[in-house]
Amino acid sequence: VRKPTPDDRFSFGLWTVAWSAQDQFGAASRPVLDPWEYATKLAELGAWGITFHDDDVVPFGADDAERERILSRFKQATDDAGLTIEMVTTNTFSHPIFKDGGFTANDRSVRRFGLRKVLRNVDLAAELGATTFVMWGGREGSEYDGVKDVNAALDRYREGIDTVAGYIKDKGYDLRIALEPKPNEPRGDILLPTVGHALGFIAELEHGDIVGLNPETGHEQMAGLNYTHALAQALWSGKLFHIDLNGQRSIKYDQDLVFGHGDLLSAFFTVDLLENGFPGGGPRYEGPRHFDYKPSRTEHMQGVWDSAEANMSMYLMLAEKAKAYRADPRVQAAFEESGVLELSQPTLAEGESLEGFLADRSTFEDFDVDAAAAREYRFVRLNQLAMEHLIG
Ligand code: 3MF
Ligand code: MG
Ligand code: MG
Ligand code: MG
Repeated sequence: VRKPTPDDRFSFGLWTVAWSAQDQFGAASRPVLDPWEYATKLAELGAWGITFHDDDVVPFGADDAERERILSRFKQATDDAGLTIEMVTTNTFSHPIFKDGGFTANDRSVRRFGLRKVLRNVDLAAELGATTFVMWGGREGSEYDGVKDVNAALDRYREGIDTVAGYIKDKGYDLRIALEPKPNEPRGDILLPTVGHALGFIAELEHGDIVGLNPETGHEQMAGLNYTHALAQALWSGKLFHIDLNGQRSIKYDQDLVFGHGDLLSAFFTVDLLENGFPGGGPRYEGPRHFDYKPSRTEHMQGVWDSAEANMSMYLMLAEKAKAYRADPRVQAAFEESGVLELSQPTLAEGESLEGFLADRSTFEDFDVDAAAAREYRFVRLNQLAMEHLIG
């Protein structure tokens, strides 16, 4: 597989490669380098972009002078490496002050502190030229149903997001918010657990026009859902602002594997959608190919770089296969035979009145139901063609 280039627009969260692998059951298994060292190395590997939480670069609680010093050093390193800071996000989950949430904590003073932390980071994102501001509310939720007034929590969540979005508009920043759904972990249940829930929430916002989604592969799969379908509906809604690609195998703890190292077939169709679009045309995703994974705890520094490269290689290999799949005349013929392209035809004819439709006996009274029920869709054959391209 070829080496990635900046034209591929691969981007990494700083917290991915910089994760020292401390987990619930064990201490860190590798050192943490200075943030700028990761930037330099990612660029060498062929990445185009980098993203980060405030606390990934500047320690929580650092004073203004210290913050300024570290950030300018980091910015210099990304400039020198030719990396784009395409997205910035806020950590409202690590510090114990956020143990009951940032925007939806029962404690109002915590919510006010959380909102200040986020707004400060919005200024930073704009200053660094980021165009997406991701918000993952990892601590917005509960372990016990009786401890959280979900109606009030959603009111506060909306208040918080609308305040941030309104601030972005007032300042004239070229920045859009992307909410990141996740069903659970670290909270027992997290608010806005899936893409669908988040879309419903966005529809209730005052400033929903600049609020969209950052769906993560593993997060949807932890809920037993189809990631590619989640991306598809977000696209259809005009809300696919950003993506977190990684790997997950089934409904269990958040694995954050390399992209494609989880459900490979699902990853193939994710890349097929991102690279080739819907078979019948429609909205396309134009944003970065952003990875949010964790180098496994078994890996030391070589393994960190191996795994970063593996994400990009997996994507490129799948993109090549997905291109060949779509270009295969057998696949195009199968799209016809299976009705995949027919689905783009409106059910009512153009200009057809409902009156005329109801009077059209051929659609119902005289319709050959048995013949239609006996139709061969040949979906299995079409899927087998995908498998041939994937592993044949
Ligand atoms: C947790 C996540 C988060 C978000 C990040 C971006 C720490 O499972 O996926 O990563 O992606 O906070 O806002
Ligand atoms: Mg995640
Ligand atoms: Mg994850
Ligand atoms: Mg994520």
